[in-house]
Amino acid sequence: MRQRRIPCLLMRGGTSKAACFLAEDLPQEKDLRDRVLLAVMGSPDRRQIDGLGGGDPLTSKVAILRRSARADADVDYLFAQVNVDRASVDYGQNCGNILAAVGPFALERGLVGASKPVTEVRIFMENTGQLATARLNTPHGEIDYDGELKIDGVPGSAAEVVLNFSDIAGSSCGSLLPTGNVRDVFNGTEATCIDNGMPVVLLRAADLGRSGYESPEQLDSDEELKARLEAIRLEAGPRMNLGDVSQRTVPKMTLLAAPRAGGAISSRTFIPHRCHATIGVLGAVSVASACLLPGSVADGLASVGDERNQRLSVEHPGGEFSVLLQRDKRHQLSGAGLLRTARLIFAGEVQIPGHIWPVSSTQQEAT
Ligand code: NQM
Repeated sequence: MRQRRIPCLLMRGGTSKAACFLAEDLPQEKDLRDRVLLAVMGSPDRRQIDGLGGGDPLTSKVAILRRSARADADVDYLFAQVNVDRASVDYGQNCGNILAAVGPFALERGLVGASKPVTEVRIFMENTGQLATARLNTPHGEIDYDGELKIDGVPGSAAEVVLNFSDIAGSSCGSLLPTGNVRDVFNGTEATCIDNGMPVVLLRAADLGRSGYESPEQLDSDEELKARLEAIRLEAGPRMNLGDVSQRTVPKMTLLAAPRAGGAISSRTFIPHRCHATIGVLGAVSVASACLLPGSVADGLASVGDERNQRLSVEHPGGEFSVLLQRDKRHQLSGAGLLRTARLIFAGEVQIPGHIWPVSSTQQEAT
């Protein structure tokens, strides 16, 4: 049976990598689309040997894009987390790293036109129903990926992509503090549940008998810790308005410790069952936001000032991630900004086995 070909751009966004598609090139029916995306990545399989995925949640991601019909957006971005070793595709979370690749994709595929020297792309994030803007480097009227910005977790340097969010509180849970409390106790452990762009459960590493400075490899092999984290997560999920989270990729679980490299806080994040090599973008925004909340589990560990607008450096296993947080006159969080880089790695056609999505007569004629 002939394989079906789908136009695809493989892009790095921040510290993650995704197969990026125009919505019109994928099946319109969701179950078929999910089967196609599983085939794109080679899931379920720990090594994803039969697809583009790299055997890691950070490289098993998909972005589905279209020109927006909204007056306040240029592009609609639907993010899909393709499970590595389970046959499921999760749309219940957003991804700020892949968001960095959305503007470049929109330019590459002609969804928006470029201006000189920069282009601003307004993005509607379909997973959470919120807006972001991306400012891109387009000095000659087309995207230029070369630049001087280094981000921890990616070798070398590239052009900056400036991402701004005006209001991302309660993205998936409905409010910034979804349990109604700044601090809760789950499974005997104090926690802060927060959603400023990404639902995260924050815990003090010391409360779990860990330093919070362990390497991702050490944490990934710590079965006792992982079992405790999962017990807390399953209890916290419904309290965060996320329902039964046993099969979901949210909430993320972050262990906190005092900063030790001049930053605001030190973090180790499980997404939710593997330790992140660095930290997710919106995950970092949520962690940084908690540092500004009196009474949270970060209070007493975090090193912060009390200016309304602050740059908070979240330390992680691969270095640090700086988040700019804005607060209004009443010191309520009102916006966030950050810098990422992105790059088009490969442009071509991904091949889908014919038994999954048969080649239509029109496609046969076209080839
Ligand atoms: O938090 C991983 C990543 C992410 C998500 C995850 C992200 C974000 O690093 O916005 O970027 O938390 O599953 O790509």
